[in-house]
Amino acid sequence: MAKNSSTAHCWSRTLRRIVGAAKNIEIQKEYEQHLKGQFAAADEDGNGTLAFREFAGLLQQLNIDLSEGQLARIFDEVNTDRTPAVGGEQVIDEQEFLEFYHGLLDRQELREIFRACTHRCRGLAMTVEELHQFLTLQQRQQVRRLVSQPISPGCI
Ligand SMILES: [Ca+2]
Repeated sequence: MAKNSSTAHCWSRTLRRIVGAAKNIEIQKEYEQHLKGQFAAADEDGNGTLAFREFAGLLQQLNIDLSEGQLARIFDEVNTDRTPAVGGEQVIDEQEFLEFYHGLLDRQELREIFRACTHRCRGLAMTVEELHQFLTLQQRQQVRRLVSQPISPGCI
């Protein structure tokens, strides 16, 4: 039992933080599971690794649209351990994929935007409402930018 209201308040705040941290860990675990699911879905032959074609399919699934040359370069960068699969083909394993995906998101400017837009689970996850707010704000800014551009002759 807390001695006074100040102590009680302190305990309550500390407990809320602990519960909040536990929720964040849970969200991170769920996110990791989601990524692993994406990896498994892209692994068409089910050998636990992604060959170049499977990797290209996965990026397409994630709406990352790249040329063949860009894909080849990224595949090469992601493939850090260079362990060939059976048959000598270079492949990407789950760990390499997770590091690549985290690396995509781990950019200072993105972290700042994400942090600024996430309130409930600051910097870790975005709620549907927060995403809606973000998109609405972004769209307004795009419209403002378009409107502020000089109208070229021939435009209505
Ligand atoms: Ca495979």
